[in-house]
Amino acid sequence: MASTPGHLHKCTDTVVNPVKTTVHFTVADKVGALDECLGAIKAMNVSLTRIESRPSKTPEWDYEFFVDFDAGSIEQVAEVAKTLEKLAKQVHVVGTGGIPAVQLTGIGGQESTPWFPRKMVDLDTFADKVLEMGEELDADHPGAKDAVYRARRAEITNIAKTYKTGQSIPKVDYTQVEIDTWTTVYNKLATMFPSHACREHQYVFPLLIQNCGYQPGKIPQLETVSRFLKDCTGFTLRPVMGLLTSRDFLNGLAFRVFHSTQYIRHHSKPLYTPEPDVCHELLGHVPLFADPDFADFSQEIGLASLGASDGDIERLATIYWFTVEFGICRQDNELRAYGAGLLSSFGELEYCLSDKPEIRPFEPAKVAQQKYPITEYQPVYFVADSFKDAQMKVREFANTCSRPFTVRYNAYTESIEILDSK
Ligand code: HBI
Ligand code: NLE
Ligand code: FE
Repeated sequence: MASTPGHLHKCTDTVVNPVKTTVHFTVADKVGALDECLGAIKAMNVSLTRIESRPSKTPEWDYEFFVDFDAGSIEQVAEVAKTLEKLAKQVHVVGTGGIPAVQLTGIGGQESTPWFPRKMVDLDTFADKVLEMGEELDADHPGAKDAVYRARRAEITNIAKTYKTGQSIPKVDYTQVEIDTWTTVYNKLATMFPSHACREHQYVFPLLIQNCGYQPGKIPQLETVSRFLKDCTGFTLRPVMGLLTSRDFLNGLAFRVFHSTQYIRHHSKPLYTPEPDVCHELLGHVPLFADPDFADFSQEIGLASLGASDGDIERLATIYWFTVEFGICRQDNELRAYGAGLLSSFGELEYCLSDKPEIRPFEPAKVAQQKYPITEYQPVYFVADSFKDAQMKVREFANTCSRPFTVRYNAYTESIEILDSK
């Protein structure tokens, strides 16, 4: 099972079915070779979902294929691999959904890795896999018992449920109560940004006012903001129903896709919510994703998460937490917030730069081990020297993660290229 953020969430999709799999194999350049392989898979009653080829770099001009299929069980994945081994030159199960990597060792002759998206459209498969709020979060949530609020959220999340890659994000007609909540959050934060937000956030914010109509009296639409980000750094927003698993969420960043909620926090507690909401995404995250160095940094974490082990996902999620969500940096000898969770919470933004919390230097190997609460202010923050420096350090850390291949993002084809060996 994929790991969940923190330790307080539980995943609702306990039955992981079907077993989404990618297999990579090489066939000789002779008539019918591929047909034979695909025929054998089909004969096992396995449904193929995609097939892709690329020329092989071997001197024999072999053909390499990536075939995705939905298997009924792990045994069936093994069966397919075994059958292919008889017909193809080299077989490698690249990834298998929902199966702990240990169980896969040996299939296809090599250790396998969890399934991961290789094309942007693959992100469509994450849409209905949202986490339920953990009990602690539920009890703490001001909207948990408000039936009107819950019904409204269901209405808004329906957009994310049916959204597909490439579509424009449908507009939400926000109610007056929702707009009032935005106004409160916006006005309060605007007074603090000049003294508490990092330089990059302060540079981008006026651009969002000019280009996306950021203002106290109106909640910007995700589509408008997504187009703006695309122009700045290639990042785009994709609507999401709620919390994704850490794996799915981080995988999106590899494609410069940020999963963004579209609903707003409960009106009774505007200055701090433990959950992401449209205020958090638009006021906290969006300004930073418009910064080229920060965009690179975020994608770096995403790329490291593709096919990573459950343990590595947890470490990367923790690094994400203490940087993108709750990071602090030093600029002109002053501490400033760059983490979105700080920049969207009036309460925590003030607290994080006070003398109450503990401040430590940013070192990924140490950060990755740090436990953290998700429903209250953080007791510890880590200070980065710059995004570039943080990116270099995260890249070094990512190299210590165990993965039998290297990945590269091809922005022209919006897909991940797998480089066979490290
Ligand atoms: N899902 N939609 C969404 N938004 C987040 O910010 C988010 C998530 N899942 C996990 C997560 N954040 C983090 O806690 C890290 O585990 C990546
Ligand atoms: N605590 C933040 C806020 O109130 O805006 C949201 C954090 C989401 C991880
Ligand atoms: Fe966030």
